Amino acid sequence: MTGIRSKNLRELHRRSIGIVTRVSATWISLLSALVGSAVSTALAAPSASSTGNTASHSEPSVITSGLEIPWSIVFLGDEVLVSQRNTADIISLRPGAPARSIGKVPNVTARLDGGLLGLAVLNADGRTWIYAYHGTATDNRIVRMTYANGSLGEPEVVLGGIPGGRGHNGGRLAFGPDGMLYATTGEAQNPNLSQDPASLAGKILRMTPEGGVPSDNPSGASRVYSLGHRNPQGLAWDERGRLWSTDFGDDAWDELNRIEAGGNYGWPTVEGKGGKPSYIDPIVQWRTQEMGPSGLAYKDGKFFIAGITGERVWTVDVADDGQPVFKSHFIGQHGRIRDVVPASNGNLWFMTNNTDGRRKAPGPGDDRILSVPIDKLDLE
Ligand SMILES: [Ca+2]
Repeated sequence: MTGIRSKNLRELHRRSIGIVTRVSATWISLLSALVGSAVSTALAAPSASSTGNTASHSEPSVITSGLEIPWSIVFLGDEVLVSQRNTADIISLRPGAPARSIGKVPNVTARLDGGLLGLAVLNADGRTWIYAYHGTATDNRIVRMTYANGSLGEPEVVLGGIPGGRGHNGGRLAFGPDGMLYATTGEAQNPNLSQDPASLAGKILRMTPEGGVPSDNPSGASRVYSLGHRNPQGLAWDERGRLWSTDFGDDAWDELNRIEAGGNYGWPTVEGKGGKPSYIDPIVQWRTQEMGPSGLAYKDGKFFIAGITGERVWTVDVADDGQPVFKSHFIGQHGRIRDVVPASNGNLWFMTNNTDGRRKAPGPGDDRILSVPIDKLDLE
């Protein structure tokens, strides 16, 4: 499922043109309504989009369309920022304003699943910082840029030297409830790096906002927080402050893991549940054709997972004292799903990834951010 085909690369290159102008203004009227008080009314009412779709109780609302290989969604007040993997633009969606690029992250090299990947936002010391995880010609790195007056400042490197390559680049960023920056890294198609504690590949990393090693990391002077991952792309914390992550498996099992400091999650010795005492098994595993997990979100006791390969959104209740319960939604209806984020109005936003050449042809309006009331994603 993760084979690299030159056809894909050609498709990626062909598509890496003309991005922002195709971003629909549809979200503007919708989002303006969402940030007001009449949220449920706005969502229940049919809403025309540039693609001719209409929103109804059974169909997600279109927040925006025409994105080019989007990867990560983050909220900054009432502004929404979206990374585009190959163009390296960060797109801003604001109520009452046209969608626009706030700038390109410099020095981005896009290769197969690498490029401009995860974003995170930090407000500190009167400044707004945009963090980005991206590939270069020689590594993957985490940079941060100030964001003021609608434009990005120059990047400063928070952490460089993360092994990268054409595939398995990880790339999710998130600030934890502890104020530390977490990053998922892939093994860059060199599986043995996942078990090497000295390598930054195939890990979940934990660092200070400036990139330093927190004094309470599990292994001394290392940013490695957990190891034995293959290509993790999702991070979320539950209401008890526990960290969870998805891992994109090889050809057998995809995983939802509860991450413990210093834990070893088994790759490449074990894929999925191996039952070996030296490795921590996933809480839930799926056959890879049903899942291919990227973004992970947690809201009101449930996880939501963006299924890339499975072309669906998953709802998961891990049910501490019993069997996890999970259910998928929208199978094949919107194509590949790259990210999921809870919106402030109680909806879940999910973002498609059909312009990346891994699917036969993008649908009308791809790629899109869609919005659905969370109670429509229930487990019953
Ligand atoms: Ca594992």
